[in-house]
Amino acid sequence: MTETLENLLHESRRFVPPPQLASAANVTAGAYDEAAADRLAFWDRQARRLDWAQEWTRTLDWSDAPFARWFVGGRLNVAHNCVDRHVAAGLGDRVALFWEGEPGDTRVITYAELGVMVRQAANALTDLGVGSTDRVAIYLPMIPEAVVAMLACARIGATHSVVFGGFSAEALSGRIIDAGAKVVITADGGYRRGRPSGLKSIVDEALTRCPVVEHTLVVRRTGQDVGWTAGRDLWWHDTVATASDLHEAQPFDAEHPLFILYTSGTTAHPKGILHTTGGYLTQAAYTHHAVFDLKPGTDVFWCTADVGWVTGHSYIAYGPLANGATQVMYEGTPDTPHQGRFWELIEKYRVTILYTAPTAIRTFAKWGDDIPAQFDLTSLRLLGSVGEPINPEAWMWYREQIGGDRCPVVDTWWQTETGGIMISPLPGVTRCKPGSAMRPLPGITADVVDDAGASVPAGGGGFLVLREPWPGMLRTIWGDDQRFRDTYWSRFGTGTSAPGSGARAANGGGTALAEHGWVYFAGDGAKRDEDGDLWLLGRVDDVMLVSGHNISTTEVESALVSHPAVAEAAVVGATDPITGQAIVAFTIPLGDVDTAGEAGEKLLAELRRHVADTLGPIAKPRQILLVGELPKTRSGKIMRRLLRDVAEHRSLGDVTTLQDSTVMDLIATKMDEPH
Ligand code: 6R9
Repeated sequence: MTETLENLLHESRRFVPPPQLASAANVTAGAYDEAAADRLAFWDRQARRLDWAQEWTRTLDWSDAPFARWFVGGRLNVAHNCVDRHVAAGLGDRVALFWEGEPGDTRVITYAELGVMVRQAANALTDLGVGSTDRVAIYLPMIPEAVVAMLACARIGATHSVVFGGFSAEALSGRIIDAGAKVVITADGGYRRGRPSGLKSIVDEALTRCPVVEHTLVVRRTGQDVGWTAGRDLWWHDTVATASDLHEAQPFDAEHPLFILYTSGTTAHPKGILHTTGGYLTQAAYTHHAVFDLKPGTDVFWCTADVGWVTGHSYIAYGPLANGATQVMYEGTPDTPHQGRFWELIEKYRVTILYTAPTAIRTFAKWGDDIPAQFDLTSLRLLGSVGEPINPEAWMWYREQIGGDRCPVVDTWWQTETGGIMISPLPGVTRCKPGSAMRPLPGITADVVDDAGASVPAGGGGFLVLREPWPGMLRTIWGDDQRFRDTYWSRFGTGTSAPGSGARAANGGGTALAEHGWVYFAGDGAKRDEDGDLWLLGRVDDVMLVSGHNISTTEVESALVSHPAVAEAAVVGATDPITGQAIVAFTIPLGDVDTAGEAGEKLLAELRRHVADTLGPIAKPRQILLVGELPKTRSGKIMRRLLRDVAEHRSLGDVTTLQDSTVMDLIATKMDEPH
């Protein structure tokens, strides 16, 4: 991936922070220098945002790399930090959650009320025999009990494993078995797209294969009929709501396992990413404070992710609550009952900070500018994006149509594995470029390297790596240390020469850490531009090799999306006898674009020309198909693997993580039409 097209991503637009935001920003430019001067001392100070029952004796122990220990010897309780300490500080009446159900029912929960719910749930779990050496699976819709269940586990030191409520019985049972969960917390069902969908029935099916599960705890949400296994199944309202609300939180070791979260992955056996207590919470809290400039008591923060994904863990449950934020939490889909639902909620709750995904932004753009224009969005002051590369045109649309051309847009790069945001603008400091995540945050060291692991110069492209351990880093893959080494630490650096040998770093976590030689391979392609700013180019598996040139799918997609007739695009490399791989693009036209007959043919020719004009003739797609939808994972990432199958006329691979499986049939039909 060393060779890149010279004229890719020529983006000259710059957006400076609004002066008012800059002058009152939580974090200013000095933070970069401060962290560069002494990175561990910097993280040490950030850890002091939290309440510790016992001080740590050492910030980082890297002597058993790549297995890190942060804040060694420190002890704290996560639930105390996210709830009790705010109440103790006199903020019990502050709203923690403005919850909105999809059908329009609402709940307002203060920090004091959240504290009662968490303590009751902690007591109920303890009564069921759950303790600090156990795992609990959580399979819930987006209701406040999901956050309560997570915090209750954290409070008693039980490790939670949240499984997204859209996953099948098979996916759920696999995760329950891998984690060895003893209790499953679920609901009768939840509302999605205007209908109640069943969850308990899926748990029942999953549990036929999971003999280790002793109990289920079931929240009544929809009131639908459910199957019941006496002795095993318990209603939340009978068990939790009647439990004592007195519960003293015990502190746990900084490295106590907080949660396991399975990456959706494309392989049959998903990876259980393990996060621990002190370092994870430090990074979640610091990044939420720095990147979103949160002013507790004034701001209303809304992260639209599901708690089943890492974004929901770090930026609904842990970061915001540790910072005493007031949040909106929404159960349903953005188009139920109408396509203005998100904007209606922003107007209703006067949301000031919105954090959502490029897939949602491109969908909103496709639905039309007139929809958000019907709502008062003037409360917004900051916008965030996460999950995929954001195309410059989608970034501009977000800024202009949602942010009124006044709100900074922060494009935040990170992963389930990193625990918290790693690369992002600072909203009060950075002169943003549309489509770039810009720089690593203070305290984070990222680099772009070539095949041999050498840093590429400005203007070069390659693999994104992280050169220093960070507090929120995954500690291992649950039950599989070797896979942890192989997947993340064996591609470059020290791990390359001695994979799995248990080689000890010479340096025991002192200051000259760069010499330790362990390099984390993120699996993403990236480019460093002339100013040193970073552009994320998607998963390296998705990079195409066309006539000897490496071309990233992201760049061709961005070129297509920059055409006024295009709402969204997904690009893949299909085997080609002449060029090795050839570019095939699947493109969703904007709603009002005429694609019938000759007009459609003209548009296709124009789009091919447009890509060639933007990126150079080498990037011209061999074929462009106009489609109605694209295959996406349940967290909204485009599944290029399936499109490659279609483009190469293969039968489809595993489609179980697909959001809507009918989409692929429609696309496959298109592919077989004469063109
Ligand atoms: C937080 C989250 C991680 C992968 C990651 C990358 C992609 C996430 C991105 C981005 C470009 C961004 N990704 N944020 N790519 N720009 N701002 O999404 O975690 O579900 O584990 O996915 O998502 O490819 O490697 P996760």
